[in-house]
Amino acid sequence: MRKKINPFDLPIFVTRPLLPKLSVFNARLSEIWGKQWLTNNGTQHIALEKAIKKYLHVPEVSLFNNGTIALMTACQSLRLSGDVITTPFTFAATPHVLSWNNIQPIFCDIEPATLTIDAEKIESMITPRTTAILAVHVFGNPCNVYKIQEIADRYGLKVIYDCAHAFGTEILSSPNEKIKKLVGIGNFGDISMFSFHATKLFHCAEGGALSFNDKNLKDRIDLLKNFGIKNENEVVMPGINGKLNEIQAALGLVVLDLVSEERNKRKKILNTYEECLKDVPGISFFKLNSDVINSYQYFVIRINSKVFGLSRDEVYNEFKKFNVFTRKYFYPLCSEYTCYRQLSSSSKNNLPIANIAADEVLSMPFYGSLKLSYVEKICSILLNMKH
Ligand code: T4K
Repeated sequence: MRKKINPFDLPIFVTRPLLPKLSVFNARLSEIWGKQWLTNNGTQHIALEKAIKKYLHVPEVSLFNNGTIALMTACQSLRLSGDVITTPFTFAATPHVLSWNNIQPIFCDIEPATLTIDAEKIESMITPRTTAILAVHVFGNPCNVYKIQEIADRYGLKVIYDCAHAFGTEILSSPNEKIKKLVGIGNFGDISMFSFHATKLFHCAEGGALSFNDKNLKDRIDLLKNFGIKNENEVVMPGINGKLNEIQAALGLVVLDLVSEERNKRKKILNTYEECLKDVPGISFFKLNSDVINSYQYFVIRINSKVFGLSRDEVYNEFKKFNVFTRKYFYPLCSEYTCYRQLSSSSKNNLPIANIAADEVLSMPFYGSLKLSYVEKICSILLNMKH
């Protein structure tokens, strides 16, 4: 029989931004006011770039005003053209940056276990027009970076990772090492992009970054994000305005101090969800390999409607009645957008796993200030839907 559960008094969203005490942020703002320096590589920006490099354990970083412009600039900096193989199971920004670079996205299917691009299928999609692979560490699940690099090396392709969900993820530096060494996820491929949007674990309200190993890329990327201006007398390439301003950087610096504690809180929330939902037929969640350090960006469930009795969409709508606002990341698939559905790689036959995932996956409320008792109640609401 259905239990009577009252809706939450206030809406429970999929996430809430991590915010420092206002007094702490104000102290940073006072520094900015004192200097009267608001953007263009100020002291907050320089300090944040250094801090991010350290936190992500990557050799080079360039900050941006958002993740999308960062990804667009990454494509420019590697001079990509023609076709780029990517995933349809991602946020709109991923294929859109290709279009904005006059590149055609070629959609490749995904792995059921991680929802990341299926590295085993990439090779069959390569043509003479292919210049790169743009893969996404979806929900912080790492792609098969070793296999992707092997294919890229064999065909002379560039590799860009969309790490929007993977701030702080660490994985083994190589799959078969005797001594296991963990490295930051931003060390793989040619360039990795991080998003610092308000909905992300670490954020600057809006912001982003590129990380890369090639020190020579740093000058080029920094020129590209500043209109290509080298000095007062020389503009050396057609750049864009991708700069992170001092207020965003200041917010980033104070939020970064809170990230480790936030991840610990999210770990407890994840454990509570997993404990409450572990034996529910038709509900599953993603288990990271024990060698992976989780970013704790999202907690996502998968609903098998035949077994659970309700579809993902029914669950999503039912939750709303209780003031719980889950999100259908990522529905619709990018291959279903009007601007991409005419591509031959967008056909459902080419993307069977992605099409199933888009109908089954639901992002649950997940943020450090979410009380554990609320997590338990959210799970009770879900279980109660079956009756
Ligand atoms: N690649 C991938 C794989 C990405 O996921 C993203 C961004 C990008 C690239 C591009 O990076 P950026 O250019 O954004 O840096 C959100 C974010 O806007 C977007 O950044 C993110 N992915 C995407 C997955 O989620 P929406 O449309 O779901 O956001 P919105 O405004 O509905 O927010 C979701 C919930 O968060 C709200 O219901 C309440 C809460 N919220 C949101 C904001 C903005 C707050 O509590 N406070 C806030 O300030 O896209």
